[in-house]
Amino acid sequence: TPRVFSGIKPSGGLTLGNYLGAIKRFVGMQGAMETMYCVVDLHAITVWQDPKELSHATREVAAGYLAAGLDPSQSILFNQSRVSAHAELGWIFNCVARVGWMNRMTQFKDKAGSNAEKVSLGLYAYPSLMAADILLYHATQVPVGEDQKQHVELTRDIAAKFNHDYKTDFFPMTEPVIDGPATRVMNLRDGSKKMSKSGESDMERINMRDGADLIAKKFKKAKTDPEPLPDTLDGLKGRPEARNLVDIYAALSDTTSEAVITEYAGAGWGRFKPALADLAVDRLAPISDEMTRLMDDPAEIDRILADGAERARTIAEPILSRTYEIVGLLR
Ligand code: AQP
Repeated sequence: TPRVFSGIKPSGGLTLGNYLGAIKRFVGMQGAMETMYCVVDLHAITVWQDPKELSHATREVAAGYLAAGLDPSQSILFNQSRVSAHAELGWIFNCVARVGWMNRMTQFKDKAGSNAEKVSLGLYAYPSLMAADILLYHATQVPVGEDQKQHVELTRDIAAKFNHDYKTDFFPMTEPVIDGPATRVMNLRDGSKKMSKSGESDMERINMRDGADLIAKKFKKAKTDPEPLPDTLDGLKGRPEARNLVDIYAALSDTTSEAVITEYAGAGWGRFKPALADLAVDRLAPISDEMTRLMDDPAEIDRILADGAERARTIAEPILSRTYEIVGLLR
């Protein structure tokens, strides 16, 4: 059976983008395949994190996984820094990946902006550590949002170059799994930007732990155009904010955007936005309540992560050893 690997950075509270683009889909793959879901804390520190907040956010992402339905008896759930092989394979991949490849990464360009001289070296090397996360387990299926597609493709390039340079077929080719109506949830105030944990204003995102009133307020204030909803999906062309709200509705109700348009054809925002807010509260509130309950017992979360790390290490260890051997490193 193919192995699935994916992760989320504990760089702030989880957003609706993380839920729809990642966690909800992680849950959907559980059971059918061997699934490993990581809290990628080493990725989070590519941008400075307050140490106390980092450990809190790490537990909170784990609580989000558990509350949304990931089950430690069916999926390996762990935090990245507990398995040192990630950093070790990451270094080897730093020596395989080319600077020119990194220069083409759009996420790096977006995050560095005009400040590329001042960002950490880790932020630049991020995709090569991500390749290590995946290939350390020979995972081939990587469920991600649209924004991570380029990094998963780079993982293939790194595997191919390693295989070529060392005349081996040791590392498999990975596939990004990007499906469903909400693989790119956009910012509520600007439909050209994705919804992010660390975006400037809290009003541009829905956090998984926002309360009902705040969710209603954020959707009410979400940017839209004055037109009502069209009667075909084509009518949403050139209306990114409107399209985004329809896609969110579809993903939350497990249907397609076409079906949402059929149901709400001709409706104004005064009708659609409250319906969307009710739906979001209905889906998020039970998860958020469960997260609160889990966060009351951090020792239990730590126990689950430590146990997952133990299981992850048993898969990683022989793959790392073999890699060292292929490269000619004495252990
Ligand atoms: N807006 C989004 N729509 C769909 N999927 C999304 N993901 C993130 N934002 C959206 C998916 O969530 C997974 C984990 O992402 P991450 O936390 O590792 O990194 P990110 O993509 O950089 O997320 P953020 O929220 O934007 O964090 P910050 O602001 O700290 O950089 C990935 O599968 C991602 O595709």
